[in-house]
Amino acid sequence: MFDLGGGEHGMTRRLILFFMLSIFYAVVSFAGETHKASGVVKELKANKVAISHGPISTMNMGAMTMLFDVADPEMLKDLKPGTKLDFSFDNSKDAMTITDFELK
Ligand SMILES: [Cu+2]
Repeated sequence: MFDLGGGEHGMTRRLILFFMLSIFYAVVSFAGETHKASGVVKELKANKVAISHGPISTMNMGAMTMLFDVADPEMLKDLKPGTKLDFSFDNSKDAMTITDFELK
């Protein structure tokens, strides 16, 4: 069944390779990356914070206001609208999660 030779099985081989590459890229993208940004807190929500951030070159993202999750709800205690911060976030899930920050 998994004859990886040429001929009529060439298509099967390509499909298997494509399938394995797809899994590889899915795993790599799930592992995610950490990005750094600077911004100003706009609004606090349950376990989330809206931040007006500057450009994030590592994500090809311009300045905008967006919602971030926080890795630990305790982090929100140090934040309030108007707080300026440098922060790191992880985009490994469907949400971007702040893992660390420093007040400015
Ligand atoms: Cu953004």
